[in-house]
Amino acid sequence: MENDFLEGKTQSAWNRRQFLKLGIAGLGVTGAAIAYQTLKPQKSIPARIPNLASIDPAEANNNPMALLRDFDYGTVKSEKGRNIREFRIVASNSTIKLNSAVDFNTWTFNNRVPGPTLRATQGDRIRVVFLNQGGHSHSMHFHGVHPAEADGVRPIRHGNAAIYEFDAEPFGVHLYHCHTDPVTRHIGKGLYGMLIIDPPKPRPPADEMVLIMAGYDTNDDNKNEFYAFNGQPNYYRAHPISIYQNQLVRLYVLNMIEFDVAATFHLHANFFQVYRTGRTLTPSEDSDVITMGTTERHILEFAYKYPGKYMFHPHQDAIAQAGCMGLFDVISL
Ligand SMILES: [Cu+2]
Repeated sequence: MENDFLEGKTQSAWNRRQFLKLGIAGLGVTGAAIAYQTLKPQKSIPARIPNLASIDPAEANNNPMALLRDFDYGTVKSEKGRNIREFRIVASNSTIKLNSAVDFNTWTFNNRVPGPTLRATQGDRIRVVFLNQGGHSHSMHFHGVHPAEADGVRPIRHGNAAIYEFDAEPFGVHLYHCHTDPVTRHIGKGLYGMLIIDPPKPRPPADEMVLIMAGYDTNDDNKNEFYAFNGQPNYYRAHPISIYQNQLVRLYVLNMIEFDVAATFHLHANFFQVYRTGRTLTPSEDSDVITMGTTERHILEFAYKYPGKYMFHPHQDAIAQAGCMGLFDVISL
């Protein structure tokens, strides 16, 4: 029953979606990109993304490399002349390995932390069908513009469902999280995710990825003992993210760290263009570090000039050293 509910959310779907979005069938990306380049002007060149085929679909929910470039576009339906994007979300429980000795019981949307990155285009109608199988009351509260009845602050009890429906506006980088009290605990257990609303005219092709910073309070002292990008502490330090030299990378970055007032995001050996809250089509500034309060989020764009491995992390070393640390591995073409 629950599998039926989640139909279309398998990991094979994420790969297919990602590549369909890029207009490329299959994984020979570099070859396809070069062939395409001779036919089309510069701006139409698809993003070059290193081969992702080695991720086991069965393990994808526990694999931050799979979550990184996974965008859920929902099921598109046409009703009364409108585009409806329907998303199905189930709250349940799981565990995550914070290090070799510590397992942490998580509360999850679609059995993953962070929850799925929901994606729509401004003007679509978003319909989220939410089923709570989590054992506690939960809800889904979205950032963005919507009526009070779609605001998701009413707790939905275990075994019950709710539908949140609203217009996708404004374009930008948004988020959703459980808004059941105590909210800090429900977010800290893993009930959060990103909502991307694309502008009507799409942004230029890029290697797009999602990085969500979060903390784990493992001993209920209202402080975080661990931190992570996309769920697992130090994952991208142990498994650097491959990107191509001179390829535009578009990061959707969100700070979901509770208890700490703010976290910065710092990129080594480079500068990024900042699109605050993803609300503009031209950057407002460039920097190599940006400060983000809780739930603050931005689009950051850059390309690496030189091959090699480069760190990214909050510049509060205590947060970085407790797991919020990653590497880009820039591959020469
Ligand atoms: Cu909750």
